[in-house]
Amino acid sequence: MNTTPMGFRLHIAILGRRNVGKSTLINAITNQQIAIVSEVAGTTTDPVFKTMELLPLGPVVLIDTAGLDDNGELGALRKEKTYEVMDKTDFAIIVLDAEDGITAFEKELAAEIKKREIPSIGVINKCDLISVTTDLVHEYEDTLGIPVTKVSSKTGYGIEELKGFIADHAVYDDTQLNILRDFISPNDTVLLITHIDCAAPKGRIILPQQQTIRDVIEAGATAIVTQEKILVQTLEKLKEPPKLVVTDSLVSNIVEPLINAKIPFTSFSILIGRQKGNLEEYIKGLKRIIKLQAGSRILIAETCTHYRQERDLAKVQIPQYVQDLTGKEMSFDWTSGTYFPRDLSKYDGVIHCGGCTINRQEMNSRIRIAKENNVPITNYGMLITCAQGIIERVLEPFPNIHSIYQSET
Ligand SMILES: Nc1nc2c(ncn2[C@@H]2O[C@H](COP(=O)(O)OP(=O)(O)OP(=O)(O)O)[C@@H](O)[C@H]2O)c(=O)[nH]1
Ligand code: SF4
Ligand SMILES: [Mg+2]
Repeated sequence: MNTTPMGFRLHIAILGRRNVGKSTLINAITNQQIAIVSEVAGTTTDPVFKTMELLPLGPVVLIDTAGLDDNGELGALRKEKTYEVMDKTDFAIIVLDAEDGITAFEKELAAEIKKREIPSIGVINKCDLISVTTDLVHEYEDTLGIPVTKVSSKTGYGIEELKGFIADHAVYDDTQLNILRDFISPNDTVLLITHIDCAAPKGRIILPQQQTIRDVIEAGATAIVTQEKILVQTLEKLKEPPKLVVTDSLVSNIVEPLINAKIPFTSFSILIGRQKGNLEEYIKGLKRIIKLQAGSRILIAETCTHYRQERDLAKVQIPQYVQDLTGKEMSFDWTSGTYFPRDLSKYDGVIHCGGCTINRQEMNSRIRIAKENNVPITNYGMLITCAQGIIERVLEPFPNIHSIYQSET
């Protein structure tokens, strides 16, 4: 629990054809036997994730993948998994075999990565077997349109340089960590309202709330954490009004009348949705979901795989909010953890949690998949605050988003 959460680590995927030495490369970078290596093409069948401190870059996840040039039914499945890895990739390493050079496959791969706007580099592996001149490296750079370096994963040649090369080209987008920092200044006070009931995890507060507290502290401000039951007493103790009040969506309707209308008021879900999702898409999605016909099929997606409690949010409360909001009976399916279907054709809507355990890239890939399938997507917080009749109030601190809400029909 002392390590950086997965959602905040730079995800680096190692991609390429079978047998080019992807697994050998990950072992060389980590200096550990993480992945199985063999001369048989198609050795790696499932992605292998390794968290590490990659100096000078910082906390990363290295992901070894199955060769993308695999044929047959099993190959198609492996390819699918590798494409899922691409959905969460912040930085891609395309591995080439020095003896084979660039094939049509690498060109296609580089184009796919570029299409997804993922920064990438090329690594020419197996340079112990054949001499690779600097001119050839430049030629490969021109052909693929990305920076290229050369290594031998077997002998260790070029591996230390590769780490520096990755750090030079992989930019960690720090704004991923910004939940509310743009709202507050040092010495401000932020009031955070949690909600603890039988559906809440035992012995801890949930990750979006932990992350928000961390962000307040990072800004040099003070976080006061309370719960709705003693909110009045907490407010009475405050000498000055808080700069911002953030509430658990589930109790936002109870809390809202108690907060002076002049104080900016929002929910954890809205903040997390802004940080790593897309509030505009969630508003458009919400408005379409409200209009769905009875019997429509909705996918409820969560990224954590916690034990389901009584009155579970995904299983019980979200369907209830949909019913309250639409007045119609819908049918529901659920998905949790890292799985998210690429084919959403059987669904009429997706309601997603904040996705605090995945990175921004992956959350946005899910939104992209929903858009490609023309299926509306919204998040828990939007749905709940809308059902409670206070969505406009929690959107007010974000005037652009608020006006999109008002203009969307
Ligand atoms: N000579 C030499 N052989 C290498 C090097 N890197 C990998 N190999 C060999 O290439 C073969 C394939 O290596 P892997 O690391 O399993 O390749 P992979 O890309 O992970 O292959 P798949 O998992 O099948 O997609 C093995 O026999 C390795 O020992 C290298 O730098 N030099
Ligand atoms: S992963 Fe989703 S359901 Fe789990 S705590 Fe984070 S936002 Fe909530
Ligand atoms: Mg492999």
